Amino acid sequence: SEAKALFSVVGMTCSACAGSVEKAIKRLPGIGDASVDVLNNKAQVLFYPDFVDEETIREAIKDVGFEATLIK
Ligand code: 9UX
Repeated sequence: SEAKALFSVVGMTCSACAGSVEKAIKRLPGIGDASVDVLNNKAQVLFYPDFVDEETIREAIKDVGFEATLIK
C-alpha cells in the first residue's frame, strides 16, 4: 500500500529548482506522486514501500544538488 514521506529540502531558490527535484523523485520506481513546495522548502512524496524507500528518495534529491531531511 501507499506511504507518505515529507522532506525538508535546503537550497531551492526558484521554481525550476523545485521542478528538477520533482522530476528526480518521479523518475524513481515506486513513486505514486511528488509535490515540491519551493516557498516552504518541502517535498511531499507518495510512494510504494515495496519498491522504494525514504533514503533512496533522499539520495535522488541530493543527486540533483539539494540536501534533504526526512521530517515525517
Ligand atoms: Mo535556476 Mo533554481 O539555475 O536554483 S534552477 S535558481
